[in-house]
Amino acid sequence: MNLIIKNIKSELTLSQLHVDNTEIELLAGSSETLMVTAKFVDGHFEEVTQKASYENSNPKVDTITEGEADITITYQGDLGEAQSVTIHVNVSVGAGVWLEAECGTVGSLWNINTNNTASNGKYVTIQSGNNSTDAAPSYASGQLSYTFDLPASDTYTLYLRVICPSPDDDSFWLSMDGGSFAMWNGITGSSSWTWTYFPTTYQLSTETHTLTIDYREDGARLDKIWITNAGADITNEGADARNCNTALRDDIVQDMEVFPNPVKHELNILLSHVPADIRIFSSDGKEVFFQHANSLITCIDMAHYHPGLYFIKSNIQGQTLVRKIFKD
Ligand SMILES: [Ca+2]
Ligand SMILES: [Ca+2]
Repeated sequence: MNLIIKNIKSELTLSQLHVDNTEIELLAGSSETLMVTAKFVDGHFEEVTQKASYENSNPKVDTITEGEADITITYQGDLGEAQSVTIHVNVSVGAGVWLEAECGTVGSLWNINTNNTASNGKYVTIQSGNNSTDAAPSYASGQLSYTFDLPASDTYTLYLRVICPSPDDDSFWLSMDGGSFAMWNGITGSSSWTWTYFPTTYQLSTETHTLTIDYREDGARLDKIWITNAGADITNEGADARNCNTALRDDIVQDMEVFPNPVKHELNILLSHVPADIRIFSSDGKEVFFQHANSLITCIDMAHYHPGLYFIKSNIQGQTLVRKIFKD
């Protein structure tokens, strides 16, 4: 016979409260799903998103329509002191359009590459050896083109989500509505995806517009485009683009099944819609897996994962679902 003696006090006493995102940038009308995890004195974790109390309505933060707000999340174990964590939410309003670079008219000299951290899992880059520093190439194979409509006549700023790794890989040529090409050189250098804006703004009406981007230096990578009359410091992928042909419908209701639970080796994730981003978080909030899923069934080998609690998160067009599984 095994006699298991538990330290009930440490099992019921909260030591720390963790939330998976404490700085949230939102555009009015969009939403963000949070996951709150409690760590107890004995070291075990528990998801308490639904049980915690929120200074705003529980657990949605969509009552903020514009401006900034701090939301305090509080949870108390069965014993001991309550713990709190504060998240900062910044909501900006404005009109604009989000475009995936890879979903426009992409000239044959451009490559569409897959990348886990790119929005929609893909980005474009001109094939190596193509450089045109003195003038825009102005032929279709060297161009990217995007047609879009805007809801209001206003002054708009062009944001690009780019990786420009060096001063020799940091420029494009830009033309709006067939106008002369403007050089955009010296774009913010970075080795990870960064939103950056073109210093010259555009006066744009509600008519249909065409943005043309020509290559200038090879090595510059373009993931996503945002044309906005508001602007914001966006640190994530931004809102969903509407120019990809992947069944972009407002009426999609995502569903996800995860089995077996508990899991020893292979975990099956069954989605009702794709493409979707699948992420696995350990109980301390660390992302331990990412896959851009194009198939309704995804099989993940979890044999080498440490035993414990994991959260499976799927995201399709801004809808997030979370499932809890236990790894034996
Ligand atoms: Ca280069
Ligand atoms: Ca993209």
